[in-house]
Amino acid sequence: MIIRYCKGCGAKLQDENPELAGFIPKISDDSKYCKRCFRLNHYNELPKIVATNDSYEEVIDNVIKKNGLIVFVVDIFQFKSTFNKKMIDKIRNKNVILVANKYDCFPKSTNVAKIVDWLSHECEKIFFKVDAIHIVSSKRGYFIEDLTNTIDLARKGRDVYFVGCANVGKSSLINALLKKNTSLKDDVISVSRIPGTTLNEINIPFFDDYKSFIDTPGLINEHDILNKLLPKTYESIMPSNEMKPKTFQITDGNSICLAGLASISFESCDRLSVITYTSNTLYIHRCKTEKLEDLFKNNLGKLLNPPLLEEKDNLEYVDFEYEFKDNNKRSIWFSGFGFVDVMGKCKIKIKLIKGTEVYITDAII
Ligand SMILES: Nc1nc2c(ncn2[C@@H]2O[C@H](COP(=O)(O)OP(=O)(O)O)[C@@H](O)[C@H]2O)c(=O)[nH]1
Ligand SMILES: [Mg+2]
Repeated sequence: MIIRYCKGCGAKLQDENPELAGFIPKISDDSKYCKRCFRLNHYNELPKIVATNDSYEEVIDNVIKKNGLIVFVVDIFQFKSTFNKKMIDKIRNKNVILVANKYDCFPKSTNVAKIVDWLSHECEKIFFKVDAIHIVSSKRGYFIEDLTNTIDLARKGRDVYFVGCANVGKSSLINALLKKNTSLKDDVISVSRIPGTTLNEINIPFFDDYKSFIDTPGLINEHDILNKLLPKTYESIMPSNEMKPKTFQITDGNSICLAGLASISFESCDRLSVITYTSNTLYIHRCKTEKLEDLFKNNLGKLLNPPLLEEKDNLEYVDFEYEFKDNNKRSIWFSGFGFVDVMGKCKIKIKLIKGTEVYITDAII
């Protein structure tokens, strides 16, 4: 019997164990998708989380061995956590195109050239040489033609491998490239907001010289807040359309809560501007710092939601302190759900869920 692979997630099709990847009740010559991908594509049913990072090393080593063109995809909204150091060390000194996806989540007024400059500076800081930088939206199809042209030029007769962290939109990007450049109307590869939807390499013959686009499973970010929450909460924390930034004038002794996922308390400051960039449905609450502890103690899962009441008992919070010594604008990145720009000298205390991460960079916008 010919071994067949699911076109949606790349898993080997099998009709023996419904609990394992690639299950389909009966395999026939025209079986294309496993049951999990079929249900995801037709009923929008979220797949169970099955992926781990156990074999990630193998995935990326295999890509490097093939010596194709590498398209390294990051999520511009989760830039700091998806511009993953481990991944970069693996693909350093290869032919790499850096693609920052999900541009549609940024305010329309954001200047693309400035983001490219910012990204290029972030690459320089860690001596990561890339052949080109592109900003795209796979979901809306923005700037996909430009990327197609760059890939055509840089490929030089080779296959094109899409690598990056889980959930940055690698599969969506290949779907977008296929839709822009062929008569296909529907997604070919399965896409979902559950990390680990793609389980194996997926080879899609695309070029006239019989070379392919190759999708790969993503590296799962262990510090992602999604790992601490239930899948039904993802929707309210992952932005799915243009973010409307919220601006606050802050003085000494004020705090801002990003629902119950994190808070920032400000001290040793005059008036300063703080802008939050998160999913529009995430509740942002401003309060006096002296009330903060009470609020987290008595209102977590209620006013400060998410986390849901059923999630909150599994969460522990930790504090992190930092000082901005000049008036430059900075971005504070919360791994998994957004960033906050701060402009002005101040001391900050960040409360965040234990096991998640926060990063500080020069402001992206
Ligand atoms: N807003 C927005 N969401 C996107 C975009 N591309 C992908 N997504 C969403 O991000 C999630 C992960 O996408 P997927 O392609 O499965 O990521 P992969 O794990 O890297 O293959 C899904 O919920 C997609 O709908 C984009 O350009 N904009
Ligand atoms: Mg995928």
